[in-house]
Amino acid sequence: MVVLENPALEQITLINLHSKPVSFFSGVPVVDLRAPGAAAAVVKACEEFGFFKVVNHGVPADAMARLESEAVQFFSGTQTEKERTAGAAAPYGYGSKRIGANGDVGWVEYLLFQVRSASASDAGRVSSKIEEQGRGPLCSALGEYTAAVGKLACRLLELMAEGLGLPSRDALSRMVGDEESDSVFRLNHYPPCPQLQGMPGCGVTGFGEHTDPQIISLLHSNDTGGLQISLGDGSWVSVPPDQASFFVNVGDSLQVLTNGRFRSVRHRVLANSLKSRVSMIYFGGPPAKQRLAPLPVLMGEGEQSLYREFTWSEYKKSAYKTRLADNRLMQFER
Ligand code: GA4
Repeated sequence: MVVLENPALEQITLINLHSKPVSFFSGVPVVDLRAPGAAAAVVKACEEFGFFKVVNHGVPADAMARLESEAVQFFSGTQTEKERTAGAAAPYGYGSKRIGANGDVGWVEYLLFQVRSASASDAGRVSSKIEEQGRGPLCSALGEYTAAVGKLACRLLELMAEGLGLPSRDALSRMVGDEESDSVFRLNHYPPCPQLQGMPGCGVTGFGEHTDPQIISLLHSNDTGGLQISLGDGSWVSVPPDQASFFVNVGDSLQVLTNGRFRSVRHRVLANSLKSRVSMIYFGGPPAKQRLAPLPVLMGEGEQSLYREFTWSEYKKSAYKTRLADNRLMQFER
């Protein structure tokens, strides 16, 4: 690993990718929501990778395109305009290069919001300074998109419940669809990093490696790659971008609820030397008071719980004290 002492890069870590450029991984599981057997396919992907791609997902293409174009427009503004519109990230608002409060940096700028509800009946209101300022085009694109993606998150959690054989179909989805659910939405812009040109074998960290603390994350991006996931053996592979699809991550909370049967996937993003990457991620989280512990119905005979019981509020608080790459779940293990 090399650290570039360049004021423009603010010590953004260069990851040595070794001599070979990383080629795209062809093994990402694909789940077709219209195909029979989708529930079993989702469970298999969550067990093997904690990650999969969803096609025929039902989110209107125009909602995806509209938000992407509003995001591009927003990020093209000056720093002052962006901070005036969204407020400086603390942790919600507009942020640039600094991620979280504990020293992580990346070649990225972002908007982070709390989403008030993912329930089907709600319009998916987004809480932010943007909302306070009236319903501009970015705000309405966010509302439309988060409502549709929140529904997709619930549908996927229902499929997981079905595939796992849980007695109630909404055992997982109700945690994300609840009025009180603590879901978050993030728009990321990874500008091109020209300093990378002529440095073969190096990659600049856009967003450092981490797992997501919530239950489920749904990511959509433009056609610029950069996302990498870590496989069970610790190796990193690049995920081919697909603008029409969603990529789904198992979060730490779902790993706990399934007693480790589903694994929360470690992932990171590398910046591109020539092209901008724009991604939008919905993080479906439970209500603050939700207790997180392995679901008893999933425990085999004599199986020990790997985790002690805790609430989402406890976990979130502890997660925000960590650095991105830390293993956040370790202190909740038995
Ligand atoms: C990772 C997943 C989400 O993007 C996020 C991130 C949050 C932040 O950007 O403020 C965290 C990170 C994320 C996990 C550890 C802490 C908190 C930055 C950080 C160093 C919004 C989230 O919920 O957790």
